[in-house]
Amino acid sequence: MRLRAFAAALLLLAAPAARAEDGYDLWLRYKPVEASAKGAYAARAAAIAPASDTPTMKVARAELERGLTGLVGKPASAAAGTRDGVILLGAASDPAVAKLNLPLKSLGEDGYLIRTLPVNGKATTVIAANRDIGVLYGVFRYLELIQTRQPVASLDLASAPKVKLRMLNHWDNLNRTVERGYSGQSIFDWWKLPDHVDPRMVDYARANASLGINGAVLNNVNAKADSLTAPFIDKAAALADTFRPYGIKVYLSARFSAPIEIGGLKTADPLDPAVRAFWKAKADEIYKEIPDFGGFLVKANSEGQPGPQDYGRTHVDGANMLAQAVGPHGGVVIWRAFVYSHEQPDDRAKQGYTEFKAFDGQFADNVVIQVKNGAIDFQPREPFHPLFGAMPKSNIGMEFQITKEYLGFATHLVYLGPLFEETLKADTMVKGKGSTVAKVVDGQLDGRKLTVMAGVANIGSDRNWSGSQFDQANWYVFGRLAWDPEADTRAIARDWAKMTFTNDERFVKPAVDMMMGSREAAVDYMTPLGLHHQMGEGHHYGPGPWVSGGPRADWTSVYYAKAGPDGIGFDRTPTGSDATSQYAPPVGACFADLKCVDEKDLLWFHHLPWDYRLNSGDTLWDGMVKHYSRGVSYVDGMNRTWASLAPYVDAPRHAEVADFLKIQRNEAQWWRDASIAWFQTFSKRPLPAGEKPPEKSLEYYQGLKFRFAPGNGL
Ligand code: BDP
Repeated sequence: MRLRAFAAALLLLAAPAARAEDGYDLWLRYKPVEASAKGAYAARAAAIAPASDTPTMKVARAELERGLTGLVGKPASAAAGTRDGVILLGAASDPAVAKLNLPLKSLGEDGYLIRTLPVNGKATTVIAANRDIGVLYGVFRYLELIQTRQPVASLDLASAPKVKLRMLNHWDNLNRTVERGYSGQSIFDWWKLPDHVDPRMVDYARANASLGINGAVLNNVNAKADSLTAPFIDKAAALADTFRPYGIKVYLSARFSAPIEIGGLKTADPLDPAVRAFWKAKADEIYKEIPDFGGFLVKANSEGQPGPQDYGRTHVDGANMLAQAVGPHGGVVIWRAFVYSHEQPDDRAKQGYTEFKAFDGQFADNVVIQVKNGAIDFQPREPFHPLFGAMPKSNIGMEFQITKEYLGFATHLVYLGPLFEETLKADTMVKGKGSTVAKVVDGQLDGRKLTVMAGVANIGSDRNWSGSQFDQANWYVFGRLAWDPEADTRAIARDWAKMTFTNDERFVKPAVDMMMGSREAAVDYMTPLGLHHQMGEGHHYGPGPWVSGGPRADWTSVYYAKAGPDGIGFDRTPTGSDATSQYAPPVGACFADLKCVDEKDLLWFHHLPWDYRLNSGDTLWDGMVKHYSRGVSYVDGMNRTWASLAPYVDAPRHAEVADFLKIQRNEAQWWRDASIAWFQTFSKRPLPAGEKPPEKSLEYYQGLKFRFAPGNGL
């Protein structure tokens, strides 16, 4: 007995200092570097010399100190150049940096440079930028190098973001519910603001700054006018004060009818002088409290939200009116192109383009049109939105959804890097080969300067922020792509996995492989071969391919699948809705041509008979069934992989992920079985050999109700 206790004590001593992990620290855990590598890093980080004492520089210094203390041991304070191993932090205007004559010009407002060079004869690592915020970004990068065990002895690197506004859009309501939120309540505690600012707001800002995110829209696009009243402006100002040192500006979603609701006017007509005066005064009021307020995000004339069309005016009238109000203060208006109307009989996929394309060149300079990645609505897979590349005389921004409304909520492990990358790498061909969506978004293609990448946040009050450990990777990859839309999402996943879990390659390789295939697996078990919008009604949880009726056809699954005895799929070729003609001719022609279109998008663009032959030689029906099953098998594989990774992960996080993977396994099976049961009523064909029939009857699946599914309450 005594011997056993002794052995256990020894084991404890040998184990790395293990604090229970809950995911709160995200990718900023700063755990000690293993002894064999520590010395080399510590030698380079003996002391920190900040060149100035501004709020952002203080934050940069504190972060560096915190990171180094955790990773390699507490650095000393030192005047630059008094000893080897100094890290010198400074902006271009700081004399200690200015005299080094570094090539900072090309780094723009937010870029940074990290260089090892002798200062006063001593080896020094200089982290320099044009502005303080760039220095903070450089500090995070430097820490990342150590966190991911890159050499730091002789550095010469520079990085500048390709996109100007890198933003999170929070769909958070003022009562702390979150539309399509699966990670608890809103992190913004409006009720206690402005007198109490939760310390978590600082960690939120740190995490965003570590990725270069520089804007946050605080409230839901389905906005309440209350958010523009004086008490809420005060609350937003308290958040803005907290975020400012981290380079994050706050924005508000503006309800277009606010002049009526809080301004006492009878109309919100954008050409009415009283309405224009209301918005101007409102902007002045906000800027008095928040001098660096970012601007307004607007969802207008979409899904029942008010907008200029209610008064016979256009999106241009509405957007430019607001632009005029915030323009003198340096603000922007981000106007969403997610518009479609049930009075409009045309294919919903066409409506955004139809409404906006003709206005190219008419929007004010400080207006950005924010376009969702695809033309329907954040589906597991969509071809890129035809507005990318179609409005060269306008600022066109990207909107991705980080929260997994259509991808299994927080309990499905789906790494969104490949989804984002697929869209960004898609070639619009508007100016010949290589006219990628990424080049539209970062402004290269049309020489635009006011560029935006927005992500609908997946952040909530859960300890782990995102509802699951692996959903943190989606916040992370979004931020990294907003900095560089051409970045490689496998490399990003590797960085994330190393910082979030461990550098042990026995963990990193299998974990990243698992992540990289996870999105395709979700496509397979939910909506293979270009199917889309087949989920449960309202809450969007689970399969609902039978959803029909209700207020509008384009909210139903049957509208999108068009399954019948003759086949399945939405004909968007010239014989159908002709949505393909909204793309540049070579792209549209390819989508419309069965010999050219990628099979991944087949049923998005084509209605095909059940016996249509796929590339594999399978009939469409057999191939569909196999895709569903392949998705389920992949999740089986993820369960096995994760079980084998237990030795490398702390027990609490391992157990949480393992539980969620079991949920995902069951739900993938449910998606497969319910979808097959439904579509078989049309295909009337047997399942291919070896495929198991659905576990339950179609009626069983159709009878499932989820009145309290998360993310649905307003
Ligand atoms: C849809 C969501 C809905 C949002 C809408 C939007 O279901 O909750 O309000 O997008 O983006 O996907 O405005």
